[in-house]
Amino acid sequence: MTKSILVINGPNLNLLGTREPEIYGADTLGDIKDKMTAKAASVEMDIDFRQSNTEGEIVGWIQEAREHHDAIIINAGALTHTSVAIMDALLAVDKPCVEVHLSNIFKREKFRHHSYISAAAVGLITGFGATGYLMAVDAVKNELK
Ligand code: CA2
Repeated sequence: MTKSILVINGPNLNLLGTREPEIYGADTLGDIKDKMTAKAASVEMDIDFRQSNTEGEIVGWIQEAREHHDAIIINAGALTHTSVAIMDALLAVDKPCVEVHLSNIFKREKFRHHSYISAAAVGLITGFGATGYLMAVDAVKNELK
């Protein structure tokens, strides 16, 4: 059966393509969704692509993934650096998780160097812009083999 990946985008990522293209690239979130949908189809997977500005909503989606999805790709935005709740939800759901960031968080301010998500992820892809999301699909495919 076709495997399903839940793709979660956190706060302010709905603004992609409108501001700060020098940091986050020119693609909108809709562009990234379209590219991921095509990439996932090419490796016979489905994606369920979402964005929320609310921590609790993201926690709820992760809990639902236990029943409805095979893996999670997450760019938690600024919640990456603050959210024990998202980390705990990812640990509890027990599905392979790949963490993605558009920018290289280790080349930026010190407060971005720590990620709570990484403790619950198989691995981290950071600094490759929108391409990182496509790399994450390959990573998930490999994890689910
Ligand atoms: O590099 C990434 O993908 C980040 O997760 C993006 C977050 C940032 O807080 C993380 O440290 C790294 C910020 C997302 C905000 O996106 C915007 C896009 C366009 C305009 C303004 C914000």
